[in-house]
Amino acid sequence: ISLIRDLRHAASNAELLLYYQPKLDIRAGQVHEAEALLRWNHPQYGMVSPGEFIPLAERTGSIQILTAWVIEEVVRQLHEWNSRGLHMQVSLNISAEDLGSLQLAERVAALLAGQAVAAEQLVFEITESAVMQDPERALEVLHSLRNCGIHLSVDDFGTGYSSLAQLKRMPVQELKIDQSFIRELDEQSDDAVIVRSTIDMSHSLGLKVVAEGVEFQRNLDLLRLWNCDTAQGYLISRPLPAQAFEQWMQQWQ
Ligand code: G
Ligand code: G
Ligand code: MN
Ligand code: NA
Repeated sequence: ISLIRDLRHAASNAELLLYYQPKLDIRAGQVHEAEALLRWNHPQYGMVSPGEFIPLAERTGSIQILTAWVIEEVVRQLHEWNSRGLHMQVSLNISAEDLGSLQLAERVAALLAGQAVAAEQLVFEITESAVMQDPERALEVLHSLRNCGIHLSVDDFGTGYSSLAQLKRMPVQELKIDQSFIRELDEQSDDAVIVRSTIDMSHSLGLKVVAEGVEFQRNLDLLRLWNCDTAQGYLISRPLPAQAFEQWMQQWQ
């Protein structure tokens, strides 16, 4: 269908944009991090959700084009924010297909060389399922990204293909607990047991923990009690276009 063809040209036609969702440092009450989320403003269909076009791009071989655009745009945005004194760490989502080739790390290293953006300002979010498609190659790519100084994060932890053996082999600094465990969190639930033990396990492994999908104050209070590091969700803010995100940051501080 035409959507597949349109997708290939979305980047060069300037139809892509990034939204930024703040990640709250729970202890400090401050925001120094955000997740970049892709949006496609299609000339006929309007805003197409990434839930629709990302799987399409993954199946039809155009995800690498989108990922390359996202990385370049995030680095450009970080540069702009740095120059105005807004120092953020921004995470972005990487697909299984991106982990198939060492070109990813080479391209990132070339992009960062000679830029006033530190590799440490970039975080790549990777699902365990993405790594499982070809674990040896994926781990090689993750290690080369780590060697560039980029931070790595495990996305959607606890869903899909999760294995603690796999987690132990991944050179990651952060773990994101999937929203499905956070949404109906209360002290008595099974989710509470899962979330608390995931937080403790992560800390024992030296990892920072992010809770995704935080929508209610009582959930944030529990996460604080359980020593979770970071919270992301509609309670703090929905994903926002860059300019709205900057305004939100000014009001928050
Ligand atoms: O932003 P939203 O909640 O609608 O995103 C839906 C899904 O699309 C999420 O699983 C998210 O991880 C994924 N997604 C959003 N932006 C990107 C991106 O730039 N690259 C990849 N691979 N996935 C993305
Ligand atoms: O798969 P990934 O974790 O990258 O997906 C993040 C997605 O979750 C984004 O599309 C974002 O819009 C969505 N999201 C972020 N916060 C919340 C929330 O509090 N509730 C719900 N339902 N979705 C959220
Ligand atoms: Mn993510
Ligand atoms: Na997630």
